[in-house]
Amino acid sequence: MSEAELRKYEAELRKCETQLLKEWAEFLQELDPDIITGYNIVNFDLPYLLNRAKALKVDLFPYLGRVRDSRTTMRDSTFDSRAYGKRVNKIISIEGRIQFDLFQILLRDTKLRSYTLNSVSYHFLGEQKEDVHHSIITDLQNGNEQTRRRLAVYCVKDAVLPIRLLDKLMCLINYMEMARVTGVPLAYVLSRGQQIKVVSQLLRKAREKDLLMPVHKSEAQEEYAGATVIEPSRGYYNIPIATLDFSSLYPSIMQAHNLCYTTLLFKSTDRERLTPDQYIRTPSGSHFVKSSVRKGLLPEILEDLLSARKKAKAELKEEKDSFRRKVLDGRQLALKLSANSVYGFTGANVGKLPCIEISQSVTSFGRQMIDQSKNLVERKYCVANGYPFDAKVIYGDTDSVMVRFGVGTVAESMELGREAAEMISATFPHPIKLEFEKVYFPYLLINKKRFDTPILPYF
Ligand code: TTP
Ligand code: MN
Ligand code: MN
Repeated sequence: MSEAELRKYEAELRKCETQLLKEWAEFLQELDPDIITGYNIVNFDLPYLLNRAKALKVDLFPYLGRVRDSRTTMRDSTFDSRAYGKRVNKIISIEGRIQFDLFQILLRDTKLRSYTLNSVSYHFLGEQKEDVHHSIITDLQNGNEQTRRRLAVYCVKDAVLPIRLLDKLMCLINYMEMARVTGVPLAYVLSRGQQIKVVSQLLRKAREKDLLMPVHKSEAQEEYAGATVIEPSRGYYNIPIATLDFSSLYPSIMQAHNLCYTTLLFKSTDRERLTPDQYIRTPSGSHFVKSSVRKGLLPEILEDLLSARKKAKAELKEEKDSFRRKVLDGRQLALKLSANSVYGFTGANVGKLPCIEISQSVTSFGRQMIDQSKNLVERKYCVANGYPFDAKVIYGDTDSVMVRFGVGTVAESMELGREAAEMISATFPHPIKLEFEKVYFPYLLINKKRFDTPILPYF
């Protein structure tokens, strides 16, 4: 190609590209989608398109949203959260449409070795991308109808795979549920942390009660005692070991004792106006009014989150398909995390509304409960009470106890585990519930098991 021919060819190409961008933007407006999805669209495809449109001066391109005359803009942001780490993201304004980027969803919700579209498609769908290396794309485009067809199939497949994945992983359903329960926009569930969800729920409940949420300047806060870990009796147990674990421990403590900003008695003079049966003193020495005087906002918020979790768990129980079971389990775990974050929110060092009296009271109740559970099991199931053995709690962490009852079969251990859980639950106020979890047989106890995420604050 001569110099002149090359220039003419390039000009032609630019014209095509300009046309393509213009028509794509028009197509988008005509289709008017609520949700835009794809794989890494927020940090790659959309910025690429916006930058090309700018370079080619396609002035009508960056109007992708639903607000007329509002230009789509782009900027960098760093997102930092304890649970998800630090990330630099593009923020692109497309009003009225949600950018639901499957790549971001997978980064957030899964732990995979590779996050290429090819690899995640294979992992979840057993399907792969059309194999076209980027170095041959120009040749395929410049070739003939057949090579261009191959290119087109490659593009379509790239667009279809994310949609199939979204569907299979039930992302839309699960994210919408979280948005609905917590009252944040759908996009926040993807792009923001746990705090905003708690704030949103607090504001929602506060408004119903004609209350306002104070502005809090964040400042370093004092530390407080966390959970109990019972020293493990290390060893190899060739005998059944039953585990009992409190269901939603921290949330259920806050519900049972009506712990909230709105129920805390700050000053000792507050108590003088009340009768002793109208308030409680927590093991860490704070005072809260009972729900008969005023029901707290936090317990109400927790009720909503936990009833959604209960529903997810019930669905999980019915589901036969192993893949869908995993998805439903992820859903109930996300709701569990949100519920526990309400406690984390009150204890967060740099939070929007920390309240150490609440967080301290929660962990102090927790510690007391685990001690009480251990004592109740060991005191009841013993030779002195006519049992052929002395039960022993060989380990416990935060809200669980592992019990060696002394019986030889799994069935007996399960039976006693259930009975003990019921007996202990009955000693605590509603909705606190110790549950029989499972029996290990045999069991090797070497080290303390710790949570993946730091126990405090829980974000
Ligand atoms: P878990 O027993 O794991 O959680 P749970 O009791 O809330 O829910 P489940 O019904 O599934 O048993 O943990 C006990 C408490 O420990 C929990 O209520 C809050 C706290 N916790 C943390 O602070 N950080 C964590 O990473 C986890 C898992 C729990
Ligand atoms: Mn638990
Ligand atoms: Mn536990």
